[in-house]
Amino acid sequence: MVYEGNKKRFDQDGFLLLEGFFDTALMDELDGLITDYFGADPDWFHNEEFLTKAATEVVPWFPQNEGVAPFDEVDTYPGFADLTELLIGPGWSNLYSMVMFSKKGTAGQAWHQDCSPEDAGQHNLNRLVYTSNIKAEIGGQVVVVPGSHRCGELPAGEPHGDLDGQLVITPRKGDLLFLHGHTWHRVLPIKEKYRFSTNYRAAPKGTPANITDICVYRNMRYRFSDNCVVQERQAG
Ligand SMILES: O=C(O)CCC(=O)C(=O)O
Ligand SMILES: [Fe+2]
Repeated sequence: MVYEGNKKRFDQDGFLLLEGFFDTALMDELDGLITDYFGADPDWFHNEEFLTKAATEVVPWFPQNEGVAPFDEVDTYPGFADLTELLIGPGWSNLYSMVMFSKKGTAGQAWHQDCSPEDAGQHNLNRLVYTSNIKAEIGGQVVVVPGSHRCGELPAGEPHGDLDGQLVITPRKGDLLFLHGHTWHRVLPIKEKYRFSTNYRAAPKGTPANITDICVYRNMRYRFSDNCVVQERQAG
């Protein structure tokens, strides 16, 4: 698992999918806690301007901040920390974990970079855990542009418009997806039921803890700490 080859692929592609990384029992336990927490009709957390402009509809939950102990088992799961160190080096910091839930009929998540790409050395690392299968008939597949973490700023344009080279990933239960914070990525709309992922965010040594405060979309840059559009973006 902690192979040089995995590091090479991550550095080249800006993502790394490890299939069946987590055991089924842990996934079932976390999945049950998440569905119990959200129930059928969660309220939106973000303000109206964000929801309309960002074409991103997720309800976040921070289970470790509420002391929900089983979520700590991911942090100590064999290989999880070692792989993190392989990808982003020693002395990395553990930022937080967040479940992102989207209901049927919602937009998913528009193309974005989790943090601004101006400084190649400053970025977060997403460690996405899928506790149940993502299914094409439900929607919510993850789309990435391989290698885009080396291409600077996500091009301005249609929030969900297709991009050259995009690759659709349909993660399954127990999969672990590492995603570089500068990689261009989105989540497809949710056609049925609901979908969620659980993200354990980390960052290389020396990265400010608020690295993901400003997110880059194709039509704006948005700051979450004060719910503010900090830059409007237009194509051409
Ligand atoms: O929910 C997903 O699969 C992707 C989440 C994402 O874009 C993120 O955590 O930054
Ligand atoms: Fe993201």
